[in-house]
Amino acid sequence: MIGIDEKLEPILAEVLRRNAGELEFHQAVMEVFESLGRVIAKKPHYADHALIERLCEPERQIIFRVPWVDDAGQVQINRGFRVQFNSALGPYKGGLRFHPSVNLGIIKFLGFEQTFKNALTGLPIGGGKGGSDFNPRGRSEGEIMRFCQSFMTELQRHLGEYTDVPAGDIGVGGREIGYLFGQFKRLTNRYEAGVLTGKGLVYGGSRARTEATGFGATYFVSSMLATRSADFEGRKCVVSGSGNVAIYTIEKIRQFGGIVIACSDSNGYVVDENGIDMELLKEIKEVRRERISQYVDLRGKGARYIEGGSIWDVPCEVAMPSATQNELTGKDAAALVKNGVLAVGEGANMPCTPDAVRVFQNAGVLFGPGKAANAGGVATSALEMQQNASRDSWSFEKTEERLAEIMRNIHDNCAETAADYGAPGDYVLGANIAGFERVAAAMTAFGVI
Ligand code: NDP
Ligand code: 2IT
Repeated sequence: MIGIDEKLEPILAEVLRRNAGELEFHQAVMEVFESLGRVIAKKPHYADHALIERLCEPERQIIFRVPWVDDAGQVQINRGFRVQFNSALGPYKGGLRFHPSVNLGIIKFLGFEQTFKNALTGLPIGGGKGGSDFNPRGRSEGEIMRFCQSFMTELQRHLGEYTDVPAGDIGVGGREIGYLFGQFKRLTNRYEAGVLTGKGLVYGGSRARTEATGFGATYFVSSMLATRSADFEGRKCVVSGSGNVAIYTIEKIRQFGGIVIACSDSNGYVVDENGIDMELLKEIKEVRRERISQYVDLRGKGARYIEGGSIWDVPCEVAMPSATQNELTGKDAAALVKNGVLAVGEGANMPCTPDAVRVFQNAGVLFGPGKAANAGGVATSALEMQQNASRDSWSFEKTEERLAEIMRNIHDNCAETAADYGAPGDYVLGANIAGFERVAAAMTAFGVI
């Protein structure tokens, strides 16, 4: 296997065999393994006691039936998942994804990534992820509510503020968290605010959690740019997606003086050379829950919509893929490099294929991997847990200041770790090793568990 230490090869072979067909999970594990050779060369004890094998095996995997009744009175069945990956550093923590593409392999890749990401935040949170193959598109409010209630009816027995704390991800935002929390409270007869994050402000949510992932990713890219004495001012940027992460990435880039000229959904992309109009974008996506194609009709002159195609063909200096896994291929990366991209920050989880990452790194493009760049969302979730535990509520400014500090620390930790291991500027290596070392140290302290 290219790039993987020979001691790790049999471990990887066993992970691939045991998790046959789970391609996204394989991809996430391989990327981390490519970095771990340097750790075990320097600190061989981390290869002892099957520590790496244990790290690749989730502590618990839950799969359950989710029956619900649609508006036509028909019974529908979906599959629910929660993969409780690693609790060495704290309760399992990670989002819930509702999307028709969800399967066990995708939830495992996300749970694996989350374990390292959460470690990088420096906050006491383990890694987990869950969700369902439920497709919210086109479903009524009533259907969404009944689905969430049925999902939580089963999931609640596995949760708790000291056990497992879900939040949102694709297809799960404030509305769904409200229904999930309401059902949890009703079933358990406990107002256990710290059992879910991303809650509404009136019932225990944190200020700045909605904005946190996008804001945090932009802070991360800003720190990367600063290493080359550059910033966002006046730079053309492209942000894929138009959901939670994309919207607040666009907002923060604008605050930093950058100009976001394109965003997308799974049907196509919009180009607006005058800069994406935030108020209009929020109205279409957060209020009307409509398609991005509507942007052009409502915005009028200057904007255009391209059905299908690749948003990465739009020339830009900063690219922030913020939709979904493997949305940016080697070919897309080559187009971005040809058009002079300076920095790429992953707002989504694993949006760049391994080929794409190689293209960026070989071209000397600043590349911030998701587990570092998008950690601001889960970090602010941990701040929400902190506020819930102390029955407190912080101001927006205080919360955002903590977020900014956490993102600076993650950036510096990744950069310093990469340099310590002989690969300055390699944020992928830095993130994987810095995350691994925290989890591995705690697991080692616990003995064989
Ligand atoms: P949302 O559901 O709010 O938005 C998702 C966006 O991505 C939509 O524009 C959606 O378009 C697009 N998208 C989803 N699936 C696909 C697909 N298969 N192909 C093309 N486009 C797709 O989700 P978030 O913004 O919360 O999540 C986006 C990414 O960020 C995910 O990778 C998530 O794991 C990651 N992330 C989220 C965090 C959070 O706090 N929410 C934290 C850290 C990472 P359409 O409407 O057409 O489906
Ligand atoms: O991928 C992620 O980090 C998230 N979806 C956020 C998880 C969380 O618990 O806030």
